[in-house]
Amino acid sequence: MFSAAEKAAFERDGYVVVRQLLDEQTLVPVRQVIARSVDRRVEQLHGQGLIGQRYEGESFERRWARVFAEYTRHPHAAPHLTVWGRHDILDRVIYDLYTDPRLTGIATALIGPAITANGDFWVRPKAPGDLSTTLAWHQDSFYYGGVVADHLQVLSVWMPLVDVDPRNGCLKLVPGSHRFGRIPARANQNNHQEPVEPIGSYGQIVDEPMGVGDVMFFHNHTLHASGENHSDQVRWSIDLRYSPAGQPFDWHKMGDEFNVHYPCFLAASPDPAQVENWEAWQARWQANLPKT
Ligand SMILES: O=C(O)CCC(=O)C(=O)O
Repeated sequence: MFSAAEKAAFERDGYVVVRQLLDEQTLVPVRQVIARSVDRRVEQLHGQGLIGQRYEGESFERRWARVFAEYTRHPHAAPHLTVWGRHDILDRVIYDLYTDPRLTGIATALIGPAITANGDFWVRPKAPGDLSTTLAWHQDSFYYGGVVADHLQVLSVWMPLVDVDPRNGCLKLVPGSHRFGRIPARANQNNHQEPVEPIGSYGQIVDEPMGVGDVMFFHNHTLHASGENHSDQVRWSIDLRYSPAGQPFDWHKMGDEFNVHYPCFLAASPDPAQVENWEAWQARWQANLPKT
């Protein structure tokens, strides 16, 4: 149930954290999809001789941290992927999460009545000390790079898969910064986009510690950043995005190509018969399999 106070908080702050929206029954299969992806990556790195062991007995939180620590010490380690998504993570479990009535209920209250699930969903393996996963202050629109207009909206939905706080790199935000609209940005030394003006000119920074089951919804103009993980475990999270159904893809620099590269589907509608099923979404991904 999304209260009027939570909706007002989203409008005031440009984000809202809904506490304990999801349960373990929903999140366990998500962790299993990620654990299978870890298995595949471990097999590959082991097969290439880049790690000496598979760390099989380790927990979900620690296994990738240990693999990552060994792998990055290897003299032939290539740059690794700091976000995992697209075909590699695609699974019916992701479809089920995108169409979960607890998420779509809030997303439709914010940008509905009908909503498209965007195909750019990301799992973030923020490993201890991995500075490539720290993200400078940004509005998501910096990275979309398309047309900016008030009616073009993309709602981000961010879910931790472990408890997060400033020690392991929870999100930091500037409440109310979405009201500045799209602000000027430039690339920093890591090629991340960041505001030209000091962050303090947009408001006060807050850390947002979250527990497993909490869900954050934020506007594409809300300034946020992601710090370093100082713990000894991976800060796992997954984020999804929704747009109002039928919205043109102008908000993204790829335009209509976005929907080819990141297939989208109708995730909720006042007419439930219109909602697209998993098979239809999966078929669109399969039509665009990477060439091997
Ligand atoms: O998960 C993170 O560390 C960063 C997430 C983020 O910046 C985003 O989803 O836009």
